[in-house]
Amino acid sequence: MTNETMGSRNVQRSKDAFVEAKKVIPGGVNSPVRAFRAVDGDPLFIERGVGAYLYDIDGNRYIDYMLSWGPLIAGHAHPDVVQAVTSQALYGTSFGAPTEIETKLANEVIKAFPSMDLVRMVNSGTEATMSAIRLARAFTKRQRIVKFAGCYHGHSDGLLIRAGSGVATFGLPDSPGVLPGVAQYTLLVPYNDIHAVKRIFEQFGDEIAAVIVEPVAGNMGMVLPQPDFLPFLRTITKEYGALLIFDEVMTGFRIAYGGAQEAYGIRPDLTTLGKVIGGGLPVGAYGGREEIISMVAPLGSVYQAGTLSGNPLAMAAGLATLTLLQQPGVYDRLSSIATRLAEGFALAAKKYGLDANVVAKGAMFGTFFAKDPITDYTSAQTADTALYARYFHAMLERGVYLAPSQLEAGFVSLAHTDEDVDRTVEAMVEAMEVASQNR
Ligand code: KE4
Repeated sequence: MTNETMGSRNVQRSKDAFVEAKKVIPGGVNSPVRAFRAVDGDPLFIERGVGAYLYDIDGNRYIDYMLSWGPLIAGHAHPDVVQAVTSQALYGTSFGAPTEIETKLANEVIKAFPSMDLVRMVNSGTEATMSAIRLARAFTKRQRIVKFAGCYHGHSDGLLIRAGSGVATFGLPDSPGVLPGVAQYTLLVPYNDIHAVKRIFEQFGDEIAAVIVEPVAGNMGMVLPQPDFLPFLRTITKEYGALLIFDEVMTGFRIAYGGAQEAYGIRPDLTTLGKVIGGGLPVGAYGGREEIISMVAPLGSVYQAGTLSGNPLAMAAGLATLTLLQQPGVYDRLSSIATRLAEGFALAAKKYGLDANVVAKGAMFGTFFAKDPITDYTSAQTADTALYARYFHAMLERGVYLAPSQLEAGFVSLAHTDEDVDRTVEAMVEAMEVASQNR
């Protein structure tokens, strides 16, 4: 068998592993974006992660800016996290009964997010947002939800929604299997468009249970809220008696320790979390004002449950991670790394005459091959995805693992060193040269 190589790298074992995986797993992956289809490639199979690095099964090393789509903010296999999980595992993995470690993590979350009086642990961001929406509908006794095009809140039916045709704001199913009857209760508006939000409230205001928003968007690439956007959402939801749900699954403990709500000084009614609070193990969470969250069973009548919710191993990994993030200067460090990467991308693109828009905030960064600033999903879609795909593979060639899609964000960790960033910025210049030549 010839050794399949990508440039100088041997990736044969990953190729072979992908063939085997596709025999038993749909598309060979357990989450679609991992299949590298958005960058027209085959995925690398990872053997291990250490600090800021991933090692694939062919032994190639990569500086990792995916960090499992955000959770590994302390870096891979951080000794404190491994120690916490290992020692917890020796006491058992799950009991289906309350443990004190769940209370410990809940306390840390509530200390970081003062908008949350109580918090319920679940197993994924999807569960968190699905539950928060059910709760919002129960609390307000209303049916409609407002979401923003380009924001992703997990794969529950009412959130897999695309824009209706023309000016129609009624959602349409964004996946087979989602019923039109479900989709119609989700209203879709453009991100950062306060006039569209105003119009939709004028039309449906007393039917709207909640607005759910990524306060900093990270699923259409990284897009910041414009200065008036979040304050406007807070004001108009209060005015109409709707709830404001901040989906901080990605931004929680990443944009700032207290999430985007700390960074922007907005107090939502409900917040959803995930990723970082599990330190790489499955966790989601939702919580908010006591009068709302106290409706959740068994305290109230809104049902939500989960066999492994609050799993002790995941709690241990989350607690160890949050402890590391409480050290002084952590977010200055993370933010400076993210900023250096964004600036490096912009300079490299300029050197080769490529259109670029970049953004960095907290421990997240966004890089678009696009001429105009990206403020919503429509502008995000103007980005040159073919150029990004070439750049992505050229960066892999140079030992840098980025998001396998132009419409995703980049993440940094406590483990990334100045040398890692220097190397990455050098690789950006080389990769841009390669990518710009094949236009
Ligand atoms: P999970 O169900 O994947 O744990 O969380 C869903 C979710 C909810 N809200 C926000 C803001 C999110 O970013 C996510 C999940 N993010 C994606 C990254 N684009 C997860 C990666 C994947 O789907 O494999």
